[in-house]
Amino acid sequence: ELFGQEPKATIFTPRFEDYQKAYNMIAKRLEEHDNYDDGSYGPVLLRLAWHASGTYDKLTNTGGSNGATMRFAPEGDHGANAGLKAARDFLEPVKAAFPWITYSDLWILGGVCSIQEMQGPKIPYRAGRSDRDLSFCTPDGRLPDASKDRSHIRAIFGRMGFSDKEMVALSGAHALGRCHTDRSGYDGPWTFSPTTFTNDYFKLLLEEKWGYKKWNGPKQFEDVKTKTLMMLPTDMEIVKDKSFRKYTELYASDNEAFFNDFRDAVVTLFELGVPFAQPEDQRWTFRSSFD
Ligand code: ZEM
Repeated sequence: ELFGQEPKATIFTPRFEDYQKAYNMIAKRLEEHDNYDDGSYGPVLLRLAWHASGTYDKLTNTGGSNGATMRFAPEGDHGANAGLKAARDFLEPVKAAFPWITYSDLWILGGVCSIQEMQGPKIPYRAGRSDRDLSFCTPDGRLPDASKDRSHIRAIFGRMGFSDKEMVALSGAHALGRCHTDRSGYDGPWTFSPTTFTNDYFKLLLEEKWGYKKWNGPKQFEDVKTKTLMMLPTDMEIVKDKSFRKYTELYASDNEAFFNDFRDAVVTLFELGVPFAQPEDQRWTFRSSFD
């Protein structure tokens, strides 16, 4: 019997090493499931983390990675999110093994793990997102439309609070992955190494000659020389627009500047609208599988 004392509740408070275990399981699954797309689920996992975060609106403080509302039909069915079920399903066994992690924290951990495992920069992480119900789903149209121009890019990313420089840095994620005709309607990869994080996207944008792809699909660009790479209309804007272009040139010539600025911008992106208890100066950095 305990007198004058409350019985101790046994609430499990996950710590850094618990999240590192979840990270390790994602990394292991990435390695094991190498028969997907160009050999990795990494790009689509990063796209999931980005689309969870990129709905943020700073004026109303709605959207963002807190909530994982893409689990629900209205948001999961938005055209921009086509194909992301593959990423959500990939993470289900991780949720089952570590039931204490929220979907919102897990999806962002998936993005962080993917970037690091694909040899990108270390991405500092904070936990503390909570899952919310479908009443928190964001309206359709908050994510960028690839057929549009620079004013659209600035409107969408400006709504999240980003500068021109950050917009260009974030665009460098298109070094990874590809477009799928059954998802966005567009087709092909941006680089020759779509499962390795590099600044090749910027180099190719500046160094290759790009022409319209002749096909029945949506307007997109292909490299004239090999006709194997692609650029979206929005990708071309970051070389055509003068303010964007100076950062494209910077990142094409300075990989370290790109890695640092991408890291800072993606940490901001992944944290938009999240009321963390964990302080900014106490973010965690996970060990990669190859460290
Ligand atoms: Zn993307 N992106 N994106 N992007 N994206 C696609 C694929 C990927 C835009 C866009 O419309 C598209 C950012 C910004 C912007 C990734 C990461 C990030 C696809 C192809 C399209 C159409 C989808 C498909 O068919 O599967 C536009 C218009 C953007 C801004 C103007 C930012 C920011 C990103 C992360 C920081 C990634 C990793 C992919 C590859 C996904 C995959 O499945 O391979």
